[in-house]
Amino acid sequence: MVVVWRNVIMFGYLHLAAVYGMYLALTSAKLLTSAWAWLMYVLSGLGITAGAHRLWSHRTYKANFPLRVILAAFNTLAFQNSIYDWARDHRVHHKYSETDADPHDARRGFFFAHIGWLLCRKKVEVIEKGKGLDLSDLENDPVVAFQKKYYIILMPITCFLIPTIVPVYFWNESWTNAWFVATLCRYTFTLNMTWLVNSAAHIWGNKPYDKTINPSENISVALGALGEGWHNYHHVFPWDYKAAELGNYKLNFTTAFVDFFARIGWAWDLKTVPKQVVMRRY
Ligand code: ST9
Ligand code: ZN
Ligand code: ZN
Repeated sequence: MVVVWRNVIMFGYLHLAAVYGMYLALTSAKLLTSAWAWLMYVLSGLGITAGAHRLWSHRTYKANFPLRVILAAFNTLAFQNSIYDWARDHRVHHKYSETDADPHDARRGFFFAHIGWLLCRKKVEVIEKGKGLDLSDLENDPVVAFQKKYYIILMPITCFLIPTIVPVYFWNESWTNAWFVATLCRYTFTLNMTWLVNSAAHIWGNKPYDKTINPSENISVALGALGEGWHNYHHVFPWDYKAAELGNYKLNFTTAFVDFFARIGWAWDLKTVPKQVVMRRY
């Protein structure tokens, strides 16, 4: 295993900064700054769940150009690498789940599946199997291609610069509070909520749809990950736009978001699984 020390240092700093950000949020930051951080957690989270995950990795629905632009902007705010890279790794994760070709193979334990896989070089199996995937749909989407091409410029502006400047400019927050609360704490929190799907939801929970796999139904993860904790269902039926059997909006905010855009005609072809097909898995 080849450790990437640059990432160890970066994630170490991020987590220390996030703890300091939490302290500042409870002591000196303005309430509006915390509300702003919360809003960005939700928006960037949607850029991952409704965007990189349900739209671009799995094609569970179709979205018009403006919605794809909004989702790509939210996605850039989340800084989890470009949509293209994210969807490529995620498709490998589904196709070769819990094998040597799975980028965050949960058989290697909670820490590896959560963050460890981002701290070392990928196994050759991951890269080899990934090269065998058809990614032409991503290559042909101009929104995905644009974000990938300009990621190195767009990401720092969207994930770090704007979130820090807004509280200082609009409600006279201090630079320290804006940086640690709205930017670093919010970013690190959103990362961890995402990573829990790979770690906790691959270890703990019920498995009503397929007992032979590790992905599980985990309600706590679903709450923090805007509806992405229903992971036993999702690995069995990855084409369902709800990424869950039931459409409970409280435990699946992403579904409410996609449904809203379907209602105004910006999203369509929402794929689901017929009830009888789901029942056959019980
Ligand atoms: C982050 C990502 O946090 C998190 C993803 C989580 C996924 C969760 C999924 C769960 C379901 C959805 C739930 C969502 C819930 C959301 C809730 C929200 C509230 N196939 O990668 P490199 C090739 S990122 C084919 O450098 P190394 C390719 O040619 C955080 N080919 O590998 C590539 O070149 P290029 C911020 C592949 O050198 C070349 O290899 N970002 C594949 O082993 C080198 O690729 C960071 O911290 C493949 N799969 O390095 C950066 N992969 O890219 C972290 C690679 O030019 N990453 N190739 O095409 C890194 O530093 C590195 O990737 C590394 C590995 C050190 C981890
Ligand atoms: Zn999974
Ligand atoms: Zn998936």
